Amino acid sequence: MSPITNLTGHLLQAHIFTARSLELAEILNQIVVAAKFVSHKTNRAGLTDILGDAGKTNVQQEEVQKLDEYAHDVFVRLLKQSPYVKAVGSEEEPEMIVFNEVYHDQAQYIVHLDPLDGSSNIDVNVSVGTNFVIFHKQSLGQKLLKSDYLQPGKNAVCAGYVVYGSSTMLVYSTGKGVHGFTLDPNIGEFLLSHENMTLPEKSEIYSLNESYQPKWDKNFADFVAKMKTNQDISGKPKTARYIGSLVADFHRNLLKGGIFLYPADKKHPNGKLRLLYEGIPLAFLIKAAGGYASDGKRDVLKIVPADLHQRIPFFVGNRPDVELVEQLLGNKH
Ligand code: AHM
Ligand code: MG
Repeated sequence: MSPITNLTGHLLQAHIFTARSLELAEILNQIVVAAKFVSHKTNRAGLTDILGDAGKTNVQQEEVQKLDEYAHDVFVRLLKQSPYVKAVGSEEEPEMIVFNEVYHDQAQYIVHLDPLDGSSNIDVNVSVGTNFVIFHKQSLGQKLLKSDYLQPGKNAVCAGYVVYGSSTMLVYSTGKGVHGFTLDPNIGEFLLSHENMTLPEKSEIYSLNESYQPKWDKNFADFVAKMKTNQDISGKPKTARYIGSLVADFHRNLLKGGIFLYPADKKHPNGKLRLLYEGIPLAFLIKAAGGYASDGKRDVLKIVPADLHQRIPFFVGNRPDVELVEQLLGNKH
């Protein structure tokens, strides 16, 4: 019989029971439980619609919440149970959520997350996801400082995502490899299914919203045109794939090789995607898988966030493709 590995077991084996790995395993376990709740709920999204929309009550007289609000609630409530988590930053909340219960006095970790990314896809039964990144507190003492929760991605101790698709998968890294676990719905556990995921060398996919072309600058439009031919880009012309859920687009490109692009344009002068809970988790993972993420000028992991909800232009995937974008946007390699 082949070994059965769940996420906690995998993390503890990889880090051989250091104190930090036990703390991290406990935090990840809370994320795993929250992900199971959200997975269950997303699978029933159509049924929930039949029973009532957000803001209404269903036939059992229960409040029906929007799924992204539900996901936020579940993740925050479960992370609050952990004595190791000091604060959570969420796309759904303007400020940091700081835990001040006595049992959080020694808490040393900060979690940033997008509880339900790509939420416009829920109504049409298309994959959505959760992104997360975990930092260790820099300052001593119980107070949470700005410099604790606005850390560059290179300081992260763990990052990952959950994709709620045809199956539910959780992918994580502590910097040592990228590992994927698939939720077995019969036993309700995430089991190791993709160990040491690495980005294929061939990069045959490009993913971006091409309807924004009239708003792009000329260099960027030229680059996209070139991806469709064989000029200046190594390998075959690329094919387009775009879901509109960042996690799902990233997951496919991680398995198949490719580049995801969300540039700045006239509609989104700073880009659309958020640095802390969209850019950084995926930049951390792609680095561990052998790829690269940039805002067009520099490594996303080197950016010191100025704001909790800061947006960035975001390019992620095979390194040669991303470096070419940097060159075209004026940052020479
Ligand atoms: P959201 O956080 O409001 O869901 O927006 C983020 C999503 C990403 O999942 C996706 O990559 C992007 O927005 C798609 O944007 P667009 O519709 O402009 O192509
Ligand atoms: Mg999002």
